[in-house]
Amino acid sequence: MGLDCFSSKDDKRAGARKTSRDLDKRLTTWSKPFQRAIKILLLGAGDAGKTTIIKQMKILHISGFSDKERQEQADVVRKNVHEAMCCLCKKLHEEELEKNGKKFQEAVDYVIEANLPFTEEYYQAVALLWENETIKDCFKRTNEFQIFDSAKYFLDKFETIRRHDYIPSDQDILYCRKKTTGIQKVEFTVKIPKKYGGGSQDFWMFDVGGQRGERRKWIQVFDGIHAVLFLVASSSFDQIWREESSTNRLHEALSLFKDVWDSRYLRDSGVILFLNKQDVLEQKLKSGQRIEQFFPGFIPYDDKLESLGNYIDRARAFIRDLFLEATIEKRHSTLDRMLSVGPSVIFTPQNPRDEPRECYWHYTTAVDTSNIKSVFNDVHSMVILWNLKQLGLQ
Ligand SMILES: Nc1nc2c(ncn2[C@@H]2O[C@H](COP(=O)(O)OP(=O)(O)OP(=O)(O)O)[C@@H](O)[C@H]2O)c(=O)[nH]1
Ligand SMILES: [Mg+2]
Repeated sequence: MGLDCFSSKDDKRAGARKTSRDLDKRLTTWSKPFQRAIKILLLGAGDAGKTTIIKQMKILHISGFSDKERQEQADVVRKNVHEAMCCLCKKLHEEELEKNGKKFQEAVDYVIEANLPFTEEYYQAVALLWENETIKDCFKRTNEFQIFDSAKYFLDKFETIRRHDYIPSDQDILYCRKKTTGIQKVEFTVKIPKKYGGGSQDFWMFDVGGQRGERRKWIQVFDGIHAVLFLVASSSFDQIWREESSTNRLHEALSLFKDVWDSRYLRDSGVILFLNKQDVLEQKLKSGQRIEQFFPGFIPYDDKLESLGNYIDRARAFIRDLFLEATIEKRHSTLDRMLSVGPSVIFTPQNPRDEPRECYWHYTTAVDTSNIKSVFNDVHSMVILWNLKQLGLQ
């Protein structure tokens, strides 16, 4: 017999009421965080795909792009075409240009010197060059020099883009490239899955510039962030930064990630790693590029995997593990040092009572709307679960 038999009926009722009140209280606290907006911060080096994620949120959860936005993007797309063609022309300038004849040389010079707004002569020069075998061959060697990932996508669409009534499609907007300066915020609302109580959830998503000069601005948005989505251009393993020609881009992304992971300002935020540009990575590896040429550590890693999956799967996993290993190591954060207002912050030891944090990850292709839709659903569920965990309900 339990101890209950000694308590009066009233006691039992009072007990039941208390339990019910406690439960209500917990449920109210539980739902409170959901009444506030969930703040997500996109971080990562330049060109990793942060703004592309923001564009996907506009497509998936806001009303897409307005006519005005599409008009503005048309100019960005044309600048992208120009940048791509200039890049190829400059590469050819370094090589034997003469053998292609005078007309070709004139077109190259014309393109290199052109500026917006582009003239009909300019478009003719680009068309002539893009059909030329020397330019096409040069394009096949893009692993030898740097050209942005969407160059081929836009050059192939050049005849449409050159028309004065051209309006960029959603896909064109996702593929176009403009470096972010400053901090941008988008707000949107997403339905909460029924299993988590239904209703709707507001999100604030912040986008920052990933170029070196932009990073000192990041701290302005660190406060109250629920989750950091850290984007990595996985395909950048064979690229170097133009600003500092000796830095491998993936190495730089890794060191930036370590700083973000170790940052005391973000210790309470969840971190989700987006191993982005999986499509470009796959293309590169299929065309014969080898990761061990740039990351010799892949050879012993690959030996351990003993030919599990194919080469592409193993290269993907290797890049993922480079980042996940960094989450195990505890170090002083140089980002804290860089961002610190006073020296006290630098030497504050990490709290030894800190619970070990886990880093979640996804392989992503940010230009693929269906991929980002499903990944974002996972992120949403994860943030809900984190909230429940923090409240002791999971
Ligand atoms: N093919 C492919 N292209 C991608 C992917 N993600 C981004 N891109 C392209 O990469 C370029 C850079 O993407 P952004 O989203 O502007 O990069 P960012 O991180 O915002 O760069 P910053 O603003 O300089 O920090 C754009 O041309 C995108 O279309 C991807 O997964 N696959
Ligand atoms: Mg950006």
